[in-house]
Amino acid sequence: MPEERARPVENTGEVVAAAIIVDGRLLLAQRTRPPELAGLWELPGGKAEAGESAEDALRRELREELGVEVSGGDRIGDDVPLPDGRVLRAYRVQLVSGTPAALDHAELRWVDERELGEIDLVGNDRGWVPDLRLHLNGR
Ligand code: 9L3
Ligand code: MG
Repeated sequence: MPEERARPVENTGEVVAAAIIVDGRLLLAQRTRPPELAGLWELPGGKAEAGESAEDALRRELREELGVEVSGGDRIGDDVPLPDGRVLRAYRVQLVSGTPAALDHAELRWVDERELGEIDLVGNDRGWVPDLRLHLNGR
């Protein structure tokens, strides 16, 4: 009988998250799912598809989730390893066109530096706060 081996699903891809800053405020989006993350706030984004660059993934995700066109993609903050094997990375992007709408989130909010420190972020995004603060301070 052939040896039975567990075959773990390899999730080696990237999850991209966008820092959109306009006039000293950062755009945050309130998640609706999964239940343990619903109600918490995040930098919008999602899983890159196979073969997709981070910049392309950001453009697609923000089109889907916010209905906007963005460009750029300079890294912000550290890599965040996710339990499923993926890595979560934040990027600073510029709004090219459109007004962000909550197409896939419960609500959107533009927060200043003080509000960023008070809002309930998803755990995975909390480590980025010091870097986001630097960006909100006009760096
Ligand atoms: N995630 C965490 N912080 C973020 C984003 C965009 C995503 N800023 C986590 C939540 C999910 C996974 O990454 O576990 C995939 O994200 P999505 O496709 O559910 O948005
Ligand atoms: Mg998403």
